Amino acid sequence: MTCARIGALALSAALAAAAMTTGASALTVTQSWFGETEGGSPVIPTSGPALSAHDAFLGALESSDVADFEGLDDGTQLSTTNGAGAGWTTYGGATFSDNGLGGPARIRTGITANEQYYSSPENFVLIGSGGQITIDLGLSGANAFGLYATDVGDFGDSLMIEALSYDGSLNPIWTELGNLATTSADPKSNLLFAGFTTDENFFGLRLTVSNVRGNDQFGLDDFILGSTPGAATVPIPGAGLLLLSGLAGLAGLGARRRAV
Ligand SMILES: [Ca+2]
Ligand SMILES: [Ca+2]
Repeated sequence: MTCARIGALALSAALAAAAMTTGASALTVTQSWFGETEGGSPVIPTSGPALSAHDAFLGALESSDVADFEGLDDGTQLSTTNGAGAGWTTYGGATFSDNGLGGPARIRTGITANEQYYSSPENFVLIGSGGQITIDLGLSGANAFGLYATDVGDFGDSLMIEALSYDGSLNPIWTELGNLATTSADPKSNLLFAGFTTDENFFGLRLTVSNVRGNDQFGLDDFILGSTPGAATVPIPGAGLLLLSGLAGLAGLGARRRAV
């Protein structure tokens, strides 16, 4: 075993001890914002409850970065792009994946869908009933997330938003930030904004469309990641992820030994 690997082992042990003593657990939503603009509009919002919620959310953040999905071709599957391609600069290493249900989540350009629209010109993400987008932020933790969504609640479907953290034993914990449902009697093409802040950083997100009637699609746009003032930049769960990569390295070492 090389000195570098021994060093990694010692570091991993120290990080594991730190993680276990702090006992990091499920996230707590510290604040949330929600606004729904009736009637929707196939244009960038300039007024209304959704925009007000968006602006209030941004006002609570110390830093933020938005994935507006511009610059991607119409039809691009979200799973083939990354944070940088989506427009995130601070979170350029983020990756997207989806479960393929309801049709793979994909980029649409312009007003190309029935009741789903962009909120920033002119691309958005189209996702169907039962669809689920997972966002892996790697080591780039954040403690704020918000997004615009159109047509949510038409035909009864809702949009659940969950965030990923780790417990002291590095088991993943998914915490529900919110389950977006319309507040309108006529939700067709309405524009919603929802934003959330959490007490600790998260390292992944999951957006899941329910499949109540299995027959509709949502438009999603402007995924905002950020941090509230004073938010920890290097939390224990991040150290846990370092430990995980250390363990992965050890697993690789074992595999090579067996191969010899
Ligand atoms: Ca956009
Ligand atoms: Ca619809």
